[in-house]
Order: sequence, then C-alpha cells, then structure tokens
Amino acid sequence: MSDKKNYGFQTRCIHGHGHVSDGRWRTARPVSCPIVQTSTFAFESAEHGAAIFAGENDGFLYTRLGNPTQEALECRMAALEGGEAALALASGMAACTTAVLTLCGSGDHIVSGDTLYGGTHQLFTHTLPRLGIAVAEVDATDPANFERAITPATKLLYVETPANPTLVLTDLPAVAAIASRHGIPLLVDNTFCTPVLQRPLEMGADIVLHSATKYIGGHGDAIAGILVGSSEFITRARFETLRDIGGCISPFNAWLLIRGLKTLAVRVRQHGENAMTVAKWLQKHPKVTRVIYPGLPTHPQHELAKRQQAGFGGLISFLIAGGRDAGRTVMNSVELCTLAVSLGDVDTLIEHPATMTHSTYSEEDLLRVGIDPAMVRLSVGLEDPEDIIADLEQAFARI
Ligand code: LCS
Repeated sequence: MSDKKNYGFQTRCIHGHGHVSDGRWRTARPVSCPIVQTSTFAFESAEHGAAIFAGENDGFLYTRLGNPTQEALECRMAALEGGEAALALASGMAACTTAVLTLCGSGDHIVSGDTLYGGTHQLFTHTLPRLGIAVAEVDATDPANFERAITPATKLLYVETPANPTLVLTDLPAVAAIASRHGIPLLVDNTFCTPVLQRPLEMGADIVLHSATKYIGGHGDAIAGILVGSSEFITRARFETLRDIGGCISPFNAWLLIRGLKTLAVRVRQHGENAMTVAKWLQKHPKVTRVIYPGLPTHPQHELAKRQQAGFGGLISFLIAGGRDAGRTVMNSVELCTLAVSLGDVDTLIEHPATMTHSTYSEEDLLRVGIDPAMVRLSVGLEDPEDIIADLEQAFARI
C-alpha cells in the first residue's frame, strides 16, 4: 500500500507494511518454513477465485481446506510414509473421524482390532453406531479374525499396531493381503512407531493415521493428526469430509510439527534405546511381575516386531506385585516422570490406562483385551535413562 494515500488511522492500522498488497515479503527467502497464519487468501481476480473454487486452479482459498504451512507438513509426511498425499488435521481423533466418514456411511461396517486408544474405541462403540456405522472389534493377533468378521457391508479394516496400551501387534502384510483380496482399504494407526520404525503402506496398507500429538510433534505442545494415502482418498477426505466436518489444523500447529519432524529419526531412535534400558531394568526388578515391551524376547510377538518394525519404540506397560494399589503408589511417588496421559514426548510420562486413557472400556472389555486393571503405562522420554530408573526405584521403594 502506498503510504501517500490519505487513509485514516484505522485503515492504516490494517493496511500497513506486510499486507498482501505489499510485494516485499514475497521476495524474502526464510530458511525456516514460514507460518502462514492466515485464515483466507487474496485472489488475483474474481475469475482466479472462481477457478480455484471450481478446482481448475490449485491455489489456496481458505485455511480449512489448505494452507502453505499445512501443505509443507503434508508433503513431508507423505514422503516419509511413502504415500501419494497427506492431510493434516486438528487431532488424531479428527483424522480418525475424517477417514471413517470419507469411507463409510449409514449401513456400512468396519472391522477393527479390539485394542485401541480409548478415544478410538469410544468413537467405534458409541458415536459411529449412532450414525448407523457398525464396528466389529476382533482379536488382532490372528489375521484370520479380520477375514471372518468381514460382511458385504464392510468398507474399512482398521488396525493399531503396536496397540495402545497392551503393545499387541498385528501382522500387517497378512491383514493387508486379506484387505486386498476383499477389495477393502486397510487403515493403520502408526502413532506408536512413526515412519521411522514402521511403514505400513510398504506392507500393503492403504491409509496411515497418526496422532501427530505424539512422536511427530514430540515436545508435548500441539494436538494434531495426519492421514496419508492415495491422492484420490486424500482429495476426497479434504474436499468432501474435512470441508464439511471442519477439523482442520492451525498453521502454527502445522509449523510445530514441521519442526518436530526435523529431529524425528534421532528422537525415535533414542526413545527406543532408553525404553530398552528401562524395560530390561524393570524385568529384573523384584516388585515387577510383568513387563510388556516388543523389544524383549519375552513379548509373545517379539519375532513379528523384529520382522515388521525397524525398532521397538518408547512405550512400555508393566504390572507390579501388589496390583492396582501398588501401581497407584508408584504413580503418586514419581518425581522426574510426569503423571499424565499422552505419549511420545521428550518428557517421560506415566499413566494408568484402566482409569485414564482406556476408561472408555467397560471392566469386562478391559479384561477381554488384556488391559489389566493394575497395568501402568510408561512413555519413556529422552532424559538420561539412569535418572528415569532412579526415579522409578525411589517410587517402587514406597510400595
Ligand atoms: N491413536 C492413538 C494410537 C492414540 O494413542 C491417540 C491418543 C489417538 C489416536 C488420538 O489422538 P489425539 O486426538 O489425542 O491427537 N492417545 C492418547 C493417549 O494414549 N493418552 O492421551 C491421548
């Protein structure tokens, strides 16, 4: 804007240097991906705007449907997972809802593994049935269970591996083969592994989902979700479902995730090393009755973990002698570890699935899927592992 125009004070507040009409910022070459914190985008002409709306021009129009910072995140995630395209969303649950509503409507059916993040389980058993979408939850350790549960109405197979919080694995190539035989898309929630450790699309899955709140962001400061899949699926998810449901990510959160991605590989590797050290220590502790970690040979699917994952991740679940009360004492006694839900942060987080993340499961379902009421879940952070162990040791001493 020319400063010479005789605009009033309020107009000058809005139309100063840096406005879209000021060309200078377009020639700047920032090294860090800019946060394009805008809700809307200026069209060059009425014809240009109409062409974007008609899909004849791929320019940006409105941040709910796309934004350069979101797009930078999406392109990076698609490349890391080996997919054609990606869609960033407001949360992992927004990603889940968007994927399901893109593929399913009233009268349709989903076959899912029975051990899921508690929020996903609640969506599947409470909200989707209200919309006329039925979900059969099956024991995912035997791929044949997916095939047995498929009906003519099945539109989606859904898997979380390793599953939250039991760290039960699903044989991805086996379930992908069933999905392909029946012409049904397979969605894999890859939150626990990230593409550093597991790439489901390379094993035959069709869609990958992340709660990017976890390792992708990695610092415990942003809620976000990602879908990766074919261009056709992502275009439908964006322009049919997200357009209507509205769970878009903010440009600032997209930027936080882009920053997180820069250190994803080194973080995930270190989370895994620290978790292995802590898991081995837990296994030897006289007060610990069971340690569940895919990296330990005692994990019933250790061989499968070695086959389909490039590492074992940062999550450990364990049981303590003395059951629920002893677990509560440990959670109330930690000083370095933080008693909080979420996972995948640089901070070590400890929580009680039965009363927290998985309180959406009935008592009966908790037992059926192996979430022991005394189970404690640890998301091992990037502190020095000796300090995490010392903190747990002092907490165990109070039992
Ligand atoms: N998928 C998995 C495997 C998750 O663990 C979560 C959240 C979600 C999806 C949903 O993602 P959100 O909407 O929270 O970004 N898991 C949580 C947990 O274990 N503690 O708090 C949230």
